[in-house]
Amino acid sequence: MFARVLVANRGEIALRVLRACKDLQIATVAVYSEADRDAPWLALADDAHLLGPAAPAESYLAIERVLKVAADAGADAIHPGYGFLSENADFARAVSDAGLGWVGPPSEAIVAMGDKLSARAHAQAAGCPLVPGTMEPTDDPEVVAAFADEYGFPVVIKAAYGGGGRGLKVVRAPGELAEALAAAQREAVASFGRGEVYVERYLTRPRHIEIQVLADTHGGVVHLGERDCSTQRRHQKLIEEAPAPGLDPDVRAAMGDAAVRVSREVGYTGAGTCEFLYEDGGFFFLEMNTRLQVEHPVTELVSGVDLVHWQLRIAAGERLPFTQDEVVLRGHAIEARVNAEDCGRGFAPTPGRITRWRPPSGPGVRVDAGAAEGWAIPRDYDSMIAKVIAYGADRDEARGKLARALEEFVIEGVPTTIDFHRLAVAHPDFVAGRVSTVSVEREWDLSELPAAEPAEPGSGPVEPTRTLTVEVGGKRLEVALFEPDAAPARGAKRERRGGGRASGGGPATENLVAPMQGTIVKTALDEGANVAAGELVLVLEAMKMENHINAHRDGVVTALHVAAGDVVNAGDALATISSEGDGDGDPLGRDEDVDR
Ligand code: MV4
Repeated sequence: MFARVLVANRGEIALRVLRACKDLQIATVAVYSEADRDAPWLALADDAHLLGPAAPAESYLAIERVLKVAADAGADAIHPGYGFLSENADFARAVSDAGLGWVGPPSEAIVAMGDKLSARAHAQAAGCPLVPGTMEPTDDPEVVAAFADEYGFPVVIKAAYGGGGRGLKVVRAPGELAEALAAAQREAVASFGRGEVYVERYLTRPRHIEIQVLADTHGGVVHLGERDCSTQRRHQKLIEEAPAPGLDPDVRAAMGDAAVRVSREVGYTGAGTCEFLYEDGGFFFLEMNTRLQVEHPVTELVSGVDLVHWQLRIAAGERLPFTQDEVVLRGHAIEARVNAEDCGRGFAPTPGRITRWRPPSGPGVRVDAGAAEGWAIPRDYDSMIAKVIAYGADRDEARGKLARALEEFVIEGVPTTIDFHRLAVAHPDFVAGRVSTVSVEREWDLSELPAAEPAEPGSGPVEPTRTLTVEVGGKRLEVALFEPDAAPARGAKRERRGGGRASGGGPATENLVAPMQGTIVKTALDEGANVAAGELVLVLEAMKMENHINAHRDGVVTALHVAAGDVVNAGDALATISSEGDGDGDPLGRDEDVDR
């Protein structure tokens, strides 16, 4: 086994890997950016090294710097966590070339699964069902039209190198085809520097079900069942669970078999995940994630297998000690991702200082968190700060425990997605296990989720008395300080916004607000126009994706506050939509099918 592992990541996953190393009596080296100087997880590492002088956003991507720290600190292996360098084949190769253990799959397997068309080809070779679609890239509208003729609308155009929904365009009618193809290519080039796109039949209400695989370097490959990750919004997963509610055991076995065959086909080793779409009893391979995933704990809870232990053991050459027949899945686990985001403002990220932190615990509750009271969440990274995972003998018990844990969890200073989760675990669709990938965005009414009050000026963060972190020659040390404290920390006010709620029961505020920071591409309506809820008002480009911003209510556009080219921040008013006539605003249908 390795003697000293460098953890090339941050947040809850850095902590997760540090804990696994401690369990296995492996010494640890953490790395951190300037923005993470006083991050809480660093205290668990034996050593912590600054990844300067790169900007915080790039620090954890600096291959040469990470390798230098590994050499200086005497690490003999690197665990990349998820995100950052975890699926970078060049990094995997460089780690191995430096004579270090790489806690991940071979770089060849990362490359094989690195783009959707290559992944489809390998899945096809493994005899794994694929969504009907082309196997080659195309830039020809005629090819897309011919495909749609054969399979019918809707179809979806996908960027081969895409991810996170970028370069993904659904086409519902022949007239939209050429424009969608061009838009997908533009987005693909802007986001990934590669414009290859291809076309698939579009499944309109699929569930996202993925299979966890573990493969050793001696030919042992098993799967540990599935996770259902359908509860998502804008390609961000919110809730994941294992097993998938109501999945037929024969379908589970067939999906597991398919995932194992695909893994063998690409010479996979370590922990990996095959993603499938599932609709009407059928399943279709989408892609393989060649890393540990955020939602791995639900599989750990139902399988009793510590995935990070096995990543480390497999990387060190150990054999899996069990066969597929010996895998026993038992009970049910559900994970809720806690993000520092304002659910009442389109889930906009809300970095800031955590003034109060009281995580839940008790039987059946696990919390994996990279946050602590008094810590300021930096704005440079992903907004996920914790995961709450509940385990029960069956789904209802797990759901009850998750609901209890979410009630217990107190976080003040920043708004979080806990508000959403409290609504979600009680939603009839979730209770019934009927959630698809479109439920949250298109079917659920989130209008009751409160927007956070802006922080009061002057109620700024207060430092608790604590140890001081210093750097000596780029190495982190802790010095205990005992000094009189400043004023006590004040809990941030988290009241529901009262004003402006219409008596009619529909969305009350007149202002249509920007769900995220971005640039206005175009406006679709003029002042004075009548609009129906769900109708396109404008297009906002953010992070290289074009987002259709639709009317949040019926009414008249009494003011348009932006024009094409304007840059807006999350929460900015884009348009004012007032109800027609006086006063008694109509009760209106948020549930009506919105245009997307
Ligand atoms: C699809 C699909 C429906 N039909 N492909 C979105 C991102 C990318 N990983 C694959 N995605 C989808 N591909 C076909 N042929 C629906 C989605 C999709 C989705 C998939 C998994 C999880 C969440 C999703 C949200 C929206 C769309």
